[in-house]
Amino acid sequence: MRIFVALNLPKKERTRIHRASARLREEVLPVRWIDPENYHVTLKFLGDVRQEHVLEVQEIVRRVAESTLPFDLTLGGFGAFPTVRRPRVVWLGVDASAELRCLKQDLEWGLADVGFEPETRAFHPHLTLGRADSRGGAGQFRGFDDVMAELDFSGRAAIHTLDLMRSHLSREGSRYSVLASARLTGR
Ligand code: 3AM
Repeated sequence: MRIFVALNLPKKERTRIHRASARLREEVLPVRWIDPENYHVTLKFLGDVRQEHVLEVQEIVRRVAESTLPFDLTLGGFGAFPTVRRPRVVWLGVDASAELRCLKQDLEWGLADVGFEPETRAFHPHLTLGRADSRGGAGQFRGFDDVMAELDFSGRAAIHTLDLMRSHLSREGSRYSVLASARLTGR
């Protein structure tokens, strides 16, 4: 099954983000907007993993969570990968705080021990708001940077768990479910 490790935000914060980003969705653009129930911050994408290895991953996630204290995520700033003119992913930025970078590193090390390739790309924590199809050319997204720049949002979300997620691919887009949730206890 297709799995990844992520941080989920309290419902209140997800609703605030959805409201704050409403202006983006008013633009007529080839973007598939994510439902607020599915907002999350991915820490590590693991791809298709066989059932017997899923338990192994779950154990690593639990161990990392046990050595991590609860912390706050700071959110703010809208942007897109790879660029706002030709976006694939439209996102809300997440502050790469020391806590978040430590957690990401602990996960990478733990998962490398059971054979998952460590990430070599720079860590740009973000919350995906939508997936764009920019094959129609950059012209479609003209002015989108100004719309983004007009938005003003800053958020804070208390994180108490590290979640192992499952991604279900379908024609309507991806749906996500929590496979296992490990409490951050910092023991
Ligand atoms: O949570 P976000 O939207 O940032 O883009 C996928 C999504 O990220 C990402 O994993 C999350 C859950 O599906 N993802 C999918 N395929 C990927 C890959 N091959 C990937 N991340 C890295 N490499």
